Amino acid sequence: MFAGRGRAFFAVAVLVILVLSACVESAPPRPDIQVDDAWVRAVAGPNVNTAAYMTLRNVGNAPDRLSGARSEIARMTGLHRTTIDDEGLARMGEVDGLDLPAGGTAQLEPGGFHVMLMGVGSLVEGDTVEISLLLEVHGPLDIVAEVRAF
Ligand SMILES: [Cu+2]
Repeated sequence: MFAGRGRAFFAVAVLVILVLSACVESAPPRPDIQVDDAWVRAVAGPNVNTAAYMTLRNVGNAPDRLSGARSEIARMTGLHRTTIDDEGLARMGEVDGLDLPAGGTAQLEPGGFHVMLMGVGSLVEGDTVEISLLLEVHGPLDIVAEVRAF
């Protein structure tokens, strides 16, 4: 009886492995980026700076990298990171990319990574901003961020 159950279990296990390997082979490795909770801080223009924040999730099976962004509302955009220096002062510096490993999550948030939007006009709560995220593997990804007063 034990031997019979063992054989049946073995047969099922082999079947599961075959099905899983077939799935893996049929899906070429590629990143799949999901963007949640994208927002831009409201500002009073003209020609001021603000930033966009969001959560990026790579639900695909290959790594990707955020290397920049574009938006028609901004004269210039950049990928920045705010850090606190030894004296406790907040400093903002340009970063050349943000890695998005397969299965990983990256947070763009106040006090951390952000998409800097430079030279924008007034943005009030309820407005929306179209942003194109430049992903090295996936290519451009267009998103809509909501303006919040915060
Ligand atoms: Cu910045």
